[in-house]
Amino acid sequence: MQELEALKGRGLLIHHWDTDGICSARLLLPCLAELEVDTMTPALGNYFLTGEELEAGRGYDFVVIADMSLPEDNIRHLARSAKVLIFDHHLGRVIPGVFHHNPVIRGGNPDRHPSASWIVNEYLGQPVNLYALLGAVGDHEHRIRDNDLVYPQIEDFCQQHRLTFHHLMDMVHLLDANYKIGDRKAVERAPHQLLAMDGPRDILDHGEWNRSRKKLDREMKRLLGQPVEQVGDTMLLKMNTPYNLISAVTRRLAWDSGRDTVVVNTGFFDREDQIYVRSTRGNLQPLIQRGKERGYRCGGKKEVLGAILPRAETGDFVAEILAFLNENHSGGKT
Ligand SMILES: [Mn+2]
Repeated sequence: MQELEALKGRGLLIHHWDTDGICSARLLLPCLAELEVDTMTPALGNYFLTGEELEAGRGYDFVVIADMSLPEDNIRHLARSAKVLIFDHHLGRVIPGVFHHNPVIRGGNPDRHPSASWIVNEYLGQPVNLYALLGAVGDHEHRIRDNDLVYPQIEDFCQQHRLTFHHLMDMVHLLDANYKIGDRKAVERAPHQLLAMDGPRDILDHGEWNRSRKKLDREMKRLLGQPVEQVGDTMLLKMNTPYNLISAVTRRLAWDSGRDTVVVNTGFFDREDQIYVRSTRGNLQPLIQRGKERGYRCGGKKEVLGAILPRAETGDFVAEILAFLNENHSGGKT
């Protein structure tokens, strides 16, 4: 807590656009209430800051980053003119010279630290609350039920507040609807709206979020109705959608099939494709490293990889990904 308390002046809070990022920002904002703080999320789909965004980041005394593993050169750039604090649970390296609070990187059990919101809430020394928990449910969905370290606390909370797990999932889908529909401003409003809200009902009944969600449900149905290829042990789907649904589609395919899954979306950027990989058993760290070596914007966790790459190189990298996944599953490497 002392690192936040020591902050002075004007600050910028940068957060991921998903439920975990929004809830992490919601938890951090009250601690910065005495200070002048702007909030922002990077251009949706970008796991880095553009030149313009870096420029906009100047002139602040401090920058707090929540639930995002931004490239090290971005961080170093920000740290030249501001104090930088990172709260995160993504894989990567400890970034020297800044306050980098990420127990997962330091060898902590990822099950103990299921989301950035959870990490932030523990750092603040607060009891489990709706926002700590929504971030964890957002990042893991129903899989969080297999987490013996965290799920009992979620169950307790639900019981006390007369909520079901289904209610929590509904809230996650409503918060995530903002980025999936591509409305960056709505994402940036969300942490402030949550601050002004009075509890779960206000989230569940939010008009704009519900309208976006309905549109997205229809598009998800269309995308999941498409034929999926199977290459060795791996599922492969190529799709074309302007919405930010690649991680949701990948999850559904991977979890329904129980297999490693690769999804390519050609509809989000003009000249680049999105690739998303979800592995059931393997460790994707070598592939994330490989993507970075190839010069792509690439990141992830143990079980997921997201990459943005020039369209002309998609076929090549997908082939490499499929070879890696299938080799790992045939017992070659572990
Ligand atoms: Mn997260």
